[in-house]
Amino acid sequence: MAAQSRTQVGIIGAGPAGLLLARLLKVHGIDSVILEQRDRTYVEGRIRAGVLEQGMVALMEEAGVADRLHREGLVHDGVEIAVRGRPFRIDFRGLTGKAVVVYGQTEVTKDLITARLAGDGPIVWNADDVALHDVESARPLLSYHCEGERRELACDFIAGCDGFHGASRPSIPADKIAIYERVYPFGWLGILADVPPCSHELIYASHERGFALASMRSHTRSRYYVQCNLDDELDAWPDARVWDELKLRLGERAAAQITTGPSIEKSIAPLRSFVAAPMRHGRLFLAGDAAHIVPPTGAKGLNLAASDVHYLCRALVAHYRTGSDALLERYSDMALARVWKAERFSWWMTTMLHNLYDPTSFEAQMQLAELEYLAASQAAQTAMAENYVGLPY
Ligand code: RFL
Ligand code: PHB
Repeated sequence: MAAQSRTQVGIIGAGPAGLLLARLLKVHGIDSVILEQRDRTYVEGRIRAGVLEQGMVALMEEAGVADRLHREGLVHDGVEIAVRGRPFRIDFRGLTGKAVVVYGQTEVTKDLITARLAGDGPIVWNADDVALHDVESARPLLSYHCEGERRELACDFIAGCDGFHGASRPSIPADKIAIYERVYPFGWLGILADVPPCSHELIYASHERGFALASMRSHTRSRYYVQCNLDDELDAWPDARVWDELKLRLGERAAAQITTGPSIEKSIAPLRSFVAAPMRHGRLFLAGDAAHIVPPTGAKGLNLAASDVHYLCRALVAHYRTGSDALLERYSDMALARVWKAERFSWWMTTMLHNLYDPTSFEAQMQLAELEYLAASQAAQTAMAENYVGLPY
């Protein structure tokens, strides 16, 4: 016999989506259990996103976990775009009145885990073989293995927050879900190093040798990316080669300011655009990377996970407070309306900035024209800025 327990919302995945949802539900008096396949050290160590929109910051405040974010987060009022070494600035504050906050996803995750474990409810680490049952009924169930035994968790609703490779989305019958996908023919090689950033704002660089991005985690920790081939091995990218490429691609002024040092993390990530619709099947609600992926060029992945969680939490609160399921019925449409706009923006940024085409092709000329238009037009800069700082929820 499997050990049995019960909760209101069963959450699969302790990434930002699952942790933020659990915390916000608790603020509204709703119980949840989080099932996470990895252990705490692994989850807290994953290096990923770094840029938070105002909306995400507001949700962290609502969740009561924004103190450290306000102390340590770096407010950025703009970014630089460098085209073949020549930079221009997009002034977010001047064009939209808004800014973004640079604060690592790793720190967001740690803050949410600390709050959760201070009494909100359990995170079951190392939950293996999580399976979803009876999601089309009023009594869905999660089964899993942990500490050598099979367990069952009965719940009112299931939140599938288990990322792109999780179990939630594949549990939905293929004829009930549509998939939209684009895979890009290159990757991003990322390095993290304990050196001061080369610029006080992020630099997105389009260059004949490929895209590059200068980002940061703090005044003493830098995060850099270079466009690479999908089949490149990490061995082909010793630190010295990464620094050399960054200096070439980011432009002379940034190159002169780069402090090099040993990488403390280095990895290659593929780039993908992906949407699964609808984001609901019966009592299963998908949120975050479980339902959609954006290429990282627009810094939107984590922020989309946050807006999904906002819509889902509000809908669940309405269900428990008023008995109305109207918002649950509209969850997928509301979330997807925002998701598609962020997909468009991320695809546009990616297509505009990467080395994609034969330099003699028409497409390569279109790319240059797009960048020159952006450099010169306040209307184009405003459109970019309002998307980058985040469209309203
Ligand atoms: P996550 O973070 O993948 O968390 C899912 C969790 O579910 C667990 N899990 C399972 N648990 C139980 N059973 C299963 N079968 C399970 N399968 C998986 C996993 O262990 C994990 O703990 O998804 P979530 O919560 O939806 O959050 C999404 C974000 O992590 C993601 O969108 C961002 O990191 C994307 N991203 C960026 N987003 C931004 O908003 N701004 C950025 O600057 C930014 N930069 C990036 C990025 C992603 C990157 N990579 C590596 C993909 C830069 C990079 C390089
Ligand atoms: C990061 O700091 O990891 C980062 C920043 C901006 C992006 C993507 C990643 O667009």
